Amino acid sequence: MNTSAILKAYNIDNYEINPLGDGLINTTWLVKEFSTGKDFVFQRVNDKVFKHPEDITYNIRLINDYLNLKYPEYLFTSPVKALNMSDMIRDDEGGYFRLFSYINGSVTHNELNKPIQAYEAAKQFGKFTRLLSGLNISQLRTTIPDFHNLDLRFGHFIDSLKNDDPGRYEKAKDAISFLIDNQYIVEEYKKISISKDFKLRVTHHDTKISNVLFDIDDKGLCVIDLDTAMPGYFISDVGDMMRTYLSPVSEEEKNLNKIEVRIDFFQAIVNGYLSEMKNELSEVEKRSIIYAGKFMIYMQAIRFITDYLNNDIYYGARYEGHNLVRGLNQVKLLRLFLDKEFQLSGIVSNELN
Ligand code: GN1
Ligand code: MG
Repeated sequence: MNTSAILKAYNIDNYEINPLGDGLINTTWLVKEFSTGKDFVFQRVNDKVFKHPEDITYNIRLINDYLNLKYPEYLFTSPVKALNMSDMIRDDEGGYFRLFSYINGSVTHNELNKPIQAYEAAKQFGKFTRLLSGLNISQLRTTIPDFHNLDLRFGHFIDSLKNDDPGRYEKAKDAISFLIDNQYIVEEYKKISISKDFKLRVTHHDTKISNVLFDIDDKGLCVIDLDTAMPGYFISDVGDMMRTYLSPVSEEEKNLNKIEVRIDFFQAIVNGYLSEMKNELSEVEKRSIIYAGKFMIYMQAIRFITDYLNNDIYYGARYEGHNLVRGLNQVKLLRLFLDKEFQLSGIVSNELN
C-alpha cells in the first residue's frame, strides 16, 4: 500500500505514522500531522471480514446524522472526509482506508484496573443503544451477516472437528468436550433468536475496553469502532463486557491461573449498563443478564478453538498454538463464570429490585 498517496487524498503530506492498538481484524495507525499539529487515527478495513466496507461507512453516516439531529451534544467520531468528500478511500491495490480525528484530551485503556472504568464503559455502551432506540433499525445494514449467531458458530465448530489434523484435535480435546457438554448455551440462544421478548437494537458488538474513549479522570466520553454496530441483541454487548472486563488478564494470557472473575467489576458492568438501559429492556431480557456472559464467553471460546482446528485462517497466529491458548483461556473463564453463577445472579436481582 502507498500510505503517502492515501494520506494525500486527505491533504496530509507532512506527517509521522506509527502502529496503534491491538485489534485482530483491521490495521490501525496513529498519524501525526506536523503542519497543523493534529493527530489522526488511520485505519485499513479488513475486507476479507467486512465484505462490503461501504456498508460500514453507510451505517456510521446514518448514525452520525441521527445523533446530530436528536442529540447534537453527543460526542461522536465520524470519519474525516477526504478532499473528494468521501468517507473512505480505495487505493490502487483495492484496500479500503479511512481516517478519524483524534479527540484531544481523550485516552483509551487496554486493561481495566478500577471498577469505575467498567461502570463508565458499560454506561457508554448502554447510552449508545438507548440514544439510537428511535432510529428505524431496518435502515441499518448488517456489516457481518450472522456475526453473533451462536447456532451457526456452533455448526462451524462441529464442522472444524472433522479436519484431518489429529495433532491439533488431540491438543484441544478437553476444551472440545467441555464445549459440547455445555451445548445448552446454544439451545438457549436459539430460543432467544425467535422470542418476541428480545428486541433487535443498535448493538455495538465489540465492547472491549479499548473501544471506549475516557477523559483523564476515568469518565467515559463515547464509544468508538463502529464497524460492527448493527442490529443485534443486548446480550452481545453486555456479554462481551463480561468476557473482556471481568478478568484481570486478557484472552492472550497463557498462564490460566491468572484468570479470575472479579465480582466488583461484574457489579459495575450491570450497574453502568442498567443506568442507561433499565427502561429499555423487557423483563425477560433483564432475566438474561447472566446468560449474556455465558453466551459471549462460550462463543469466543468456540471461535478460537474452531480457528485453531481450521489452521488459524481467521484470527491468524503469532506463534504455534496461539488460538489454542486463546480458546483454553476462554474455556477457563467460562468455567469460573459458571462456578460463580449463583453469586452473580444475586447481584443482578439486587440491582433490579
Ligand atoms: C476481533 O479485531 P478486533 O480485535 O476488534 C473480532 C471480535 C472478537 C475479538 C477477539 C470482526 O475483534 O469479534 O471478539 O477479535 N472481530 C471480528 O479479540 O471478528
Ligand atoms: Mg473491533
